[in-house]
Amino acid sequence: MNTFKTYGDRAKSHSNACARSLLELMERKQTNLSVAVDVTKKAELLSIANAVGPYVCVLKTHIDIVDDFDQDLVEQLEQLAKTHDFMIFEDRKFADIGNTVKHQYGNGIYKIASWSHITNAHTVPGEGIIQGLKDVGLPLGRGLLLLAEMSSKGALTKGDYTTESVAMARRHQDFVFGFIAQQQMNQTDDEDFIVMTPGVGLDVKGDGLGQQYRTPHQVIVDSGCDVIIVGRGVYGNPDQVQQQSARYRDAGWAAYLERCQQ
Ligand code: 5IU
Repeated sequence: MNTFKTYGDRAKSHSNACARSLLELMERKQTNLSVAVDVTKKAELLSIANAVGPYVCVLKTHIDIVDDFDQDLVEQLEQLAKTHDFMIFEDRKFADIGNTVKHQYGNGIYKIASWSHITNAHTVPGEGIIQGLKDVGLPLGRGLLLLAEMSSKGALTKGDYTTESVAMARRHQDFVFGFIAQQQMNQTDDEDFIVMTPGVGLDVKGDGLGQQYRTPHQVIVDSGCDVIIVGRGVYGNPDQVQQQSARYRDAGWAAYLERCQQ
């Protein structure tokens, strides 16, 4: 489903504002690469964000691992997002009841909703988690991804869990615009969930801690996903961040063009 449609075509008909912005951006910038920057120092995070910026549609963060986090960090990230034309995705993986996640999303030190265009949530607690996040995020124009499938070995996100997660998304399409998953999740021609897929690498198959890697071709062409999320494959060697960004951007886009022709 939707394999024949370009990102640009999908942007035109998508009902979710955040999805529209992302699809338009991908078409405009010709990239389906998201870089995951899991580093623990503010200066390093900003330097990598600046280096990968021209190549990505989405910059994925884990803001709570930054030792020297401060408000200036998110202000600089927002500035880089404007300069380079990318969206910010705080991979927070909310997992509590609705009332608690509201505060975790909008309050505390990080105030994620104030700067992150996209965030994500586990569906373990049931639908209240979506409603809680939506109360905070929707008025700000934010979008949510549900964790339908994880990339790591032995993940419990499968079978009925995944099916139920998709059903929850279907009931909240004003706010939920897609999934973190390993394959396309649409069940009818009318559905157009965006699937962002971590566990992407061209050189290695895993990391010794359960991560499992597939190639951009496997993810985009064989599994019908939309965005490849690459972390250490891009920033693992500090001298090659730009080269690797270009390499993964090119591989992701070539795979997308191949899929469009099918
Ligand atoms: N991530 C996964 N798998 C998942 C989910 C998130 O790897 O199922 I949900 C995150 C973890 C890390 C990034 O921030 O995506 C992948 O980084 P590497 O490419 O360095 O493995």
